[in-house]
Amino acid sequence: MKKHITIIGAPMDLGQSRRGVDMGPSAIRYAGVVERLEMLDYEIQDKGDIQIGRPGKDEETSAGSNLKYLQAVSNASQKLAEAVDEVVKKGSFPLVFGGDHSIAIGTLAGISKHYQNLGVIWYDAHGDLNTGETSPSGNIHGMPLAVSLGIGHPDLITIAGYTEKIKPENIVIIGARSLDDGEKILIREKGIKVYTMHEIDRLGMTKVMEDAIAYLKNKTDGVHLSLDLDGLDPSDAPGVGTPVLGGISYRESHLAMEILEESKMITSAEFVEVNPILDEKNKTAEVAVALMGSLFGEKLL
Ligand code: Z70
Ligand code: MN
Ligand code: MN
Ligand code: MN
Repeated sequence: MKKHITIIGAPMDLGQSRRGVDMGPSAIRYAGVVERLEMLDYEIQDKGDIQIGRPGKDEETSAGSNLKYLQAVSNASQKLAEAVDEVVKKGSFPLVFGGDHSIAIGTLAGISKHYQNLGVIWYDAHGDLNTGETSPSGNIHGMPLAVSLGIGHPDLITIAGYTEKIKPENIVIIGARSLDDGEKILIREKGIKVYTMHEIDRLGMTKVMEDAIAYLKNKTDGVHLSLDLDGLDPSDAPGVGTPVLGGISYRESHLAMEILEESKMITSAEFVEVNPILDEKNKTAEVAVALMGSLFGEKLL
């Protein structure tokens, strides 16, 4: 039987301050994702995009909080959680396209209730472990991993009606090279496993991925890949809102996806932060699609 993938677009750009990332799902589709995955003998259903409400000019900040566009992000997260939940219930593989990384709040809320111990691989230059108190920006895309631990604004941590979406010991962050002070404290306090660029350089991507898989293997019953394109080096993925030098290469990223594919552990995925306005001829969307090819088993020979 052909394996089944369901695509959902989440054209969200309110979790950060660079407009244009709402066009990410279109750019990824334009780069040929459906045709690419169909060649791998998957049956693909593209459910289109969830609707993101446009906030009024006065809605950037809400009373008693420094979180930007809290209401709009929280409404969209609830919608995305419901859409993803349906996909998992059907037994299909949820593949979500951002949009900025705030969408992971909804994705994880929809997925995690189907697992006792969902693992998460957070492939990102950033930790996305801020709260309203520690965030330097108020941008919610810097908070989704903390929110998924149950740490953050009440409107966000209660999406889909339950609080702890992931346990700290089931998280692996890969590619970190820009962490705020509050995020570093949370990482130490919770004992979160982080492979920074130092470990990737020192050990090599093969060892990092093998260790990450071994770390998650016996304690999780599913693993979600949350891939922020800014985890890659900006020379390979220029179309992102917050590029950080010294990132993971295109080649290392392919290798990482191939090793994940061999592990057969990944049960859902999202690709976020593709911003075609900041891109060079849709390069970053094409990189995202190429990585999805490897994640789903594309081989040269
Ligand atoms: C910073 C903040 C960030 C991107 C997450 C940056 C967050 N730590 N940037 N993903 N692209 O504002 O919280
Ligand atoms: Mn991120
Ligand atoms: Mn990032
Ligand atoms: Mn970004």
